Amino acid sequence: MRKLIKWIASASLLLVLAGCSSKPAAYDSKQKLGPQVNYTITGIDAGAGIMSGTTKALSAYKLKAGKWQLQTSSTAAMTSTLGKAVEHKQPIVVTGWQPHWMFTKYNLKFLKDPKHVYGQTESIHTIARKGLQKDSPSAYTVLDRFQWTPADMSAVMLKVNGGMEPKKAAEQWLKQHPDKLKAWTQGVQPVKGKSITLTFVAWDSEIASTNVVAAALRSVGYKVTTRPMEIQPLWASVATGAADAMVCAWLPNTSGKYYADYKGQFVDLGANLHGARVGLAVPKYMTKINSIEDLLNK
Ligand code: PBE
Repeated sequence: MRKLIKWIASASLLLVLAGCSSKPAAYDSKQKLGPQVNYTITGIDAGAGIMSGTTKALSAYKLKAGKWQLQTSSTAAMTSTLGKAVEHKQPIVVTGWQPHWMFTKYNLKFLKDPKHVYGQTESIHTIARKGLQKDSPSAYTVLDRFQWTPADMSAVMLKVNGGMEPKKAAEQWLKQHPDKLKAWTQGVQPVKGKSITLTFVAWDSEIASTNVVAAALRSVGYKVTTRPMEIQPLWASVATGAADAMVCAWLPNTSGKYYADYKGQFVDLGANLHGARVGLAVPKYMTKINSIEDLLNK
């Protein structure tokens, strides 16, 4: 009898353990995708332009009628879910953007967007408050000159993703690229501890750019404060003059709504980066899925 009880106890323990470790199946190209991912696109924070873009895509591609939904989370939660899926070759559809280390670290592909819901490539603009040129001409000049490439931005993002503090990653990157720092700061009149406030949304790409431009401003003598916030307050902060500038405007599409809402209340210093992109992305092992249309049909 004792033996039997023991046997039952260990057998049920095994069952429990098996239940805990049961993980979703790997991607199966012979089955339709929808049921494999519970008809879910894994998204980020609600305010992001890529989220409203994806809501439009759900309608434009009739995905909504086909039971598909967009799950709101955060960049950190999305990339962690993505990382786990890739590890086990499981199916997943995410809101993706470039530059971002997710494309460097995982083997991802953008889904084709034949209806151009997400637009083509984008530029990231620097937006300053009105009056900054007059009040802080040196800062204005550095901000106006600040320009880099997707590869530059990815390099800083990878350092941060590897665990380096963003401020340190930015300083280290600038040390490795003295030509860039020189191009932005050469001949600029130094200042002595004048305050500058930069606001940003804590997306990985914007953490990188904001910290780099802050380090460049510090190098000419500014005392720089960087303040993370949601996207709506971000635009309001520059429009009202509560902040001096931000480098996070993805245009024409992703931040387009805010650009239009606050038009006339800020100064657009033009692009600091060309060749950015947003859309839906999947791991390359999802061989059958190459277009947003495939989500419904394949
Ligand atoms: N992003 C990163 C932002 C802009 C920068 C693509 C997540 C968005 O508004 O969607």
